[in-house]
Amino acid sequence: MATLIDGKLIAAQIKADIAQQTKDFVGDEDSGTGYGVTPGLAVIIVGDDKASRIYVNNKKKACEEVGFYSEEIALPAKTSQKELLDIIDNLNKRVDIDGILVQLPLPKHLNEKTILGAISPKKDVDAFSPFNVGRVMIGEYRFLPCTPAGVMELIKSTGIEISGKNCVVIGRSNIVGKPMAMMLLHENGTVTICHSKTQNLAEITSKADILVSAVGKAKFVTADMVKEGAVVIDVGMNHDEDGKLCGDVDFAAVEPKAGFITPVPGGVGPMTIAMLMKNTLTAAKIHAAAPAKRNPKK
Ligand code: BQF
Repeated sequence: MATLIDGKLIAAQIKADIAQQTKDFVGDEDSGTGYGVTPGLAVIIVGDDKASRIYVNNKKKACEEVGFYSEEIALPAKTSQKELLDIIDNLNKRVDIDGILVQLPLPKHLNEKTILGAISPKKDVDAFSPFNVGRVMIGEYRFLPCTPAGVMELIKSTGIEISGKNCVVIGRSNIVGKPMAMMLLHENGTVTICHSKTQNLAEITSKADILVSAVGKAKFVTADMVKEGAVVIDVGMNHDEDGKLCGDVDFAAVEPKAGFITPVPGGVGPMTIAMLMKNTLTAAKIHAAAPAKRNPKK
């Protein structure tokens, strides 16, 4: 029997802490404490992807919970690259906006690399722009990408030491797998990245003390792939035969064998949102300490 890692609860605790920090940051005009400015997050959504709509709503709701200003910029699917770049440019310059995120995936005619690269690194709360991606690689970052940062918090919540452990990440995306591996490495894990071309996958994963799956296939991780007592973190967001939300891990089969396991929903997902709130507050603090000039000289 594994211990369930309650991502929803841990995320709620983190958000409560951020709400308190935000109160202190904003302060009180009468007693002259704080900066008197509210952290602001801009969320850009292009088109009408159903999952994206849910994710954007989750982000707006979390902003409300912690006391941030949030602004949704909903654009039609046919929005041109130039239009989107102009909107980002404008948000980069606004002093009331601390964080900017572009909800992925984007419609195919838009160049994701160009668009993510246009977000000011100081406001890049997803940490997807090249500057912040590079920062993570050298371990000198302001923002960590939200999903792997949330996974690190969940691993830490178990009390299991990462240093020296066999850590296996399944999946090599720029958003989850690659930064995840880097962050485990910074904590002195012995890290293996597996992917669709990996041979003898089960042989590798069954040596993992910490197993993180970010594949995108329901029931991909089966009991034979898991080491007895392992920490199993499920990043997957899939739907089963009945259309129900599920992760990559065959939960019923793996749970009896694992030491710790995250559920889906209620595992990594809520942590992703909590880490976005953390990054946005960090951005607001940086901007308050070194405010942008309202009329910068050319
Ligand atoms: C939960 C995401 C794939 C591709 C793009 C809570 C979220 C999900 C689940 C959520 C995700 C996944 C987000 C739960 C944001 C996480 O209770 O289990 C929250 O909103 N997420 C995203 O913005 O883009 C994605 C997954």
